[in-house]
Amino acid sequence: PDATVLGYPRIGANRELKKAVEAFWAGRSELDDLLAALESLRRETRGRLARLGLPPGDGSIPGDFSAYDHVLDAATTLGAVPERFADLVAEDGTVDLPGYFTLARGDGERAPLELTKWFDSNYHYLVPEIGPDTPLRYGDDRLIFKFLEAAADGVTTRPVIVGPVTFLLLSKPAAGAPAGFHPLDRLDDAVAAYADQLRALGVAGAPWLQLDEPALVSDAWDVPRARVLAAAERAYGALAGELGRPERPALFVSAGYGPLGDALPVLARSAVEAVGLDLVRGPLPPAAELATLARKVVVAGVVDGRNVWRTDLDAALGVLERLRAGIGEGARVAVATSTSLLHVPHDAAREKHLSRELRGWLAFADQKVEEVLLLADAVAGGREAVATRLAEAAAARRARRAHPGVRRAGVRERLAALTDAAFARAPYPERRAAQEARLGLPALPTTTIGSFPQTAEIRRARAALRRGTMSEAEYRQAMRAEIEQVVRLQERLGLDVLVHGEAERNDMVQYFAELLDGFAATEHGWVQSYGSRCTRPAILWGDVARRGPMTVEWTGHAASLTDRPVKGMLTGPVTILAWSFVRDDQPPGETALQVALALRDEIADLEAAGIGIVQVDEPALRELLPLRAAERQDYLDWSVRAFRLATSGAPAHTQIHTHLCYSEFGAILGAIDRLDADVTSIEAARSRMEVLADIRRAGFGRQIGPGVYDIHSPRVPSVDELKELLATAVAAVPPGQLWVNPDCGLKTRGYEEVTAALEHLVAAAHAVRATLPAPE
Ligand code: THG
Ligand code: ZN
Repeated sequence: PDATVLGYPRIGANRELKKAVEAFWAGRSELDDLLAALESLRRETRGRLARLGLPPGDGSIPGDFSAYDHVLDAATTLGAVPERFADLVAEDGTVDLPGYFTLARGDGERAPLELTKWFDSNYHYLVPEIGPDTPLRYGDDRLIFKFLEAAADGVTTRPVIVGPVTFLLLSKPAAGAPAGFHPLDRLDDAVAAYADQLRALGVAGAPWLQLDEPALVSDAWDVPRARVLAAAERAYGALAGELGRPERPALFVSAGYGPLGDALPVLARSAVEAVGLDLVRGPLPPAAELATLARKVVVAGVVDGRNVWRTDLDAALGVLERLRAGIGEGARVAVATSTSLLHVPHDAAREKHLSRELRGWLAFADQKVEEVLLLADAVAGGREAVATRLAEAAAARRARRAHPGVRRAGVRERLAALTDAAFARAPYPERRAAQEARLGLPALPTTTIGSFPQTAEIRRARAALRRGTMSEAEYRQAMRAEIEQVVRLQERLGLDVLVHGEAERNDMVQYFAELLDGFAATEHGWVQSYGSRCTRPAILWGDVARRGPMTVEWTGHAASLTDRPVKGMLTGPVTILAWSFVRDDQPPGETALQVALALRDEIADLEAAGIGIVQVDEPALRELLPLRAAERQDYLDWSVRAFRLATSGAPAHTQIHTHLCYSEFGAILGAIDRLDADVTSIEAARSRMEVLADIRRAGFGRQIGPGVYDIHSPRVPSVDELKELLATAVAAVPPGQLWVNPDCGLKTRGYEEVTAALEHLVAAAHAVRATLPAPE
């Protein structure tokens, strides 16, 4: 193929996937209805890609559909199901769709597979559990089924599966695996299973198979780089070298999310037929390396799969020309996206409410397909062949640069005038004394992470406001009433530090994006977060400025209702960037400082309204950590600077909290410490407080709230269980440093379970508090 995309959004232009699977889970539809809905979604997608211009006959159209997650697809293809779910695998090695969902969602006492971030994105995959005896046998023919389904429709797709090296690196050792065991120890078994899959695809007549190996771009795994490279050498030596064509399809190994670095020569030496390069995140490899690719198809990822901006087509053509020159005589180059388009919404043309101007700067998935095709035309026929369209694209880029909202003098002057003092607070001991005097909290103070359940009533009010059937005044009244209920509940439960519950927020980033200049909201711009869950990232297109207070009305209302301290809730600069589509015309560190300034002003307003505690959440701090070790320090430096700029205007007697979740934090504890927050709450319940040992090792000197209650599950923990977790925490961290809280916000839970769980949490805190020696 001359043009392709590495993958396409799976959720459906109108979130058909979400609607179909959630209806099935809720018992509102039958399995046959669901299967029919998934089939029609796949047909719709193939048709769309063909209409956009990808040739339907040669494997240019990816067959990358997944009903929940592509890593789970690979696991079930291999029968790699944890022991506790062994009953879900049929005799013939297949897992049916209900069983597949059980792996993703758990049932009864069986915990589902763990969810974790896919590389440095906001997509979450399910973590396979691989032990010495976990089955790794090709059994499930879902890839073949989908290939034949498309073929029957007249479309020859290119099946896509996670490659063996990435599959094993993304896995974790199964429970009970011996010390020192690594899933990569099972490489030969996995490769044998993939070889069987390849033969089956060969029989089915698939011309190409795409094996995604983005793990090769990271050098920060828990095994040495040399072992990763050796695994790739062995896997592709076997898969491409020992099997010949047409016994197997041609193999296309794609990476994405960064440059392949020293993995490129490994793939070049193998007999795979095509190699994908992410030329957005990585530079063009040196000519000497490119020359070694002469007998392969080089799939050039020049259209960004991670962002929503129109491609600089001139620059992309320059890269393609240099790439072809580097490969030399007879170079075969296909134009592609840098990653799957899974990370971007479907179609910018639908965003009619955006200004025509802004819309003209955007490329969502469909526009990116068109860009890929246009670039392929230019490669084939020269720039002249597409001159008009190139000129039009260049004009849009010029208009974007010249737009007054893209550079605001006021914001830039303020940032330029900052001195070091803007990034530092008073020394911690001084803060601690001032805060103790102001807040008078007991030992092991109890609090929550900020959000309370988003009830159907709240969502209805927001929908009515949007439709115009509820006035702004009525909406505010409804939110104030909800806040009052949440405050009363927390008082009744006996929590020490209250929150207002965030009823007024849909999403913790979208809420701020709607109130800040420089952001635009989309109407249909949904992207998959995991399974059926979606988010609608805002578009950060210009310089960021605060129009006025964003949270003071709500937090202030809560504070007016109670004598207890109320904590203000803000989303930190890194998380706002991570969960938005961010301008690509300046370094993210600069954009983060602009967001930080807006938050700094908000904290000053909260302070003026008498709020003594402000939490600035950074759940995405780990997510943006670069995949390559050499780039990490720079990222951590700018992200810490942005957090400190946001929070360092707070006087010593104002307590700054932060909250982190969704990741393992071992690798960034030093940076978390440098945030200099007075109190850090961190997800810990699912790992039974393992993070505490790391925290102690890192010499963390300020206060910490390891989450004792796993909010990701509807299960209500017992008082005894919570007491035990707290006892573990008290043993690991001096009790004067400890807070007691759930491990994340409560917005996705129901009131019944939340009330019971918080009752138990307060009871456990009181019980453990009573065992502490009295302070002198
Ligand atoms: N907001 C954003 N990104 C996130 C989270 C978030 N990434 C990490 C984590 N939280 C992902 N978790 C979820 C959990 C629930 C939902 C989405 C991501 C969810 N979404 C609703 C849905 O799909 O129906 C839509 C919510 C809405 O209407 O805005 O439930 O919190 N940005
Ligand atoms: Zn959280």
